[in-house]
Amino acid sequence: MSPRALITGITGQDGSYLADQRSLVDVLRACEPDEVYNLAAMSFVAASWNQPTLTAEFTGLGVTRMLEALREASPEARFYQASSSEMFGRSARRPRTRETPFYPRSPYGVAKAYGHFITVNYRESYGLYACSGILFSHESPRRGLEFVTRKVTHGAAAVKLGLEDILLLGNLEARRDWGYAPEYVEAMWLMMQEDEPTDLVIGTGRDHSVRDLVEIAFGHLDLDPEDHVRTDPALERPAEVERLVADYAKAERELGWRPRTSFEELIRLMVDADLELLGQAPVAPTAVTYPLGPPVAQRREPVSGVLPHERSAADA
Ligand code: GDR
Repeated sequence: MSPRALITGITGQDGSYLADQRSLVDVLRACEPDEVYNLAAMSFVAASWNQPTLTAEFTGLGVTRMLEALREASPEARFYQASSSEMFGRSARRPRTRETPFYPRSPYGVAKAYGHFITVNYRESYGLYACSGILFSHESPRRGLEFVTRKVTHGAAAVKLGLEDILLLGNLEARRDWGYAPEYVEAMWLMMQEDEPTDLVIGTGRDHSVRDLVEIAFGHLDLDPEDHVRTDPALERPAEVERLVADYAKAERELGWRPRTSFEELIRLMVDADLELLGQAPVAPTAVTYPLGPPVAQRREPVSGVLPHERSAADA
């Protein structure tokens, strides 16, 4: 058996020589980017209690690794950090602007707060073009099945098609500011075109409860949620963020950005996409598992990587 080494303190001088982890630098040198969007993270809040150190590594410290590599290999490239409304957590003031103090309520939120501040710090310390987009929840038919919007839209479609009968959920009273993901990535890009790097809050300014989400999704399919939705305390979080709602006024002023798709439109388009996905695809179990609960309503997979609502664009 070959010798094995455990290296801690890898960001220090000696540890870094030992590990010689240069892959990020190599990637940056090879592709010479003009813009770097740092979206990599462990992004499922509920799982962050099960994997707190991994979350700190990937979601928090990973940002420093990226910034360090950038500083060495591509200091002229512009850097975008995907920050999160989860950093606000239990903060008393609402709605949230960049001036609202952070009070994260999960290992994920804590790691994101670290990522945000290290981005600000590298901007101020080294003059990098580094900005932090504080995005509230943004959803679409491409959302993972473990997140509550997609779990509900996929679950409602599965019930409609007779594939499932019951959908299990956690806290129905939690309120979020949910927007449409394609519009949010536009905001990211716009931020990176500004003359000066800045930090901006992106959201819709309107919040809804998980219960509202359920009613819209099931109602769209003429289903009564009372017949199909149950709660399971095992799906509740050890510490919940009860309400998040954005104030995107600064983004509107500086970028001319504003949300265009309403929550109702968003949920309906997601339900329609899931209905089409489940209706057309062959029956096959998926590999997706839920860290905090049983698999719900996910018996079918898309035939290809192209989702039904994207098919016409992909075919064109
Ligand atoms: P969130 O997304 O934590 O807001 O983070 P998620 O969809 O997981 O939870 C939203 C709210 O719904 C409640 N909830 C449930 N959540 C899940 N996943 N499953 C359930 O069955 C369920 N029942 C109720 C949760 O308690 C919570 O209050 C998302 C992610 O995209 C983050 O990466 C991102 O940073 C933030 O949005 C902004």
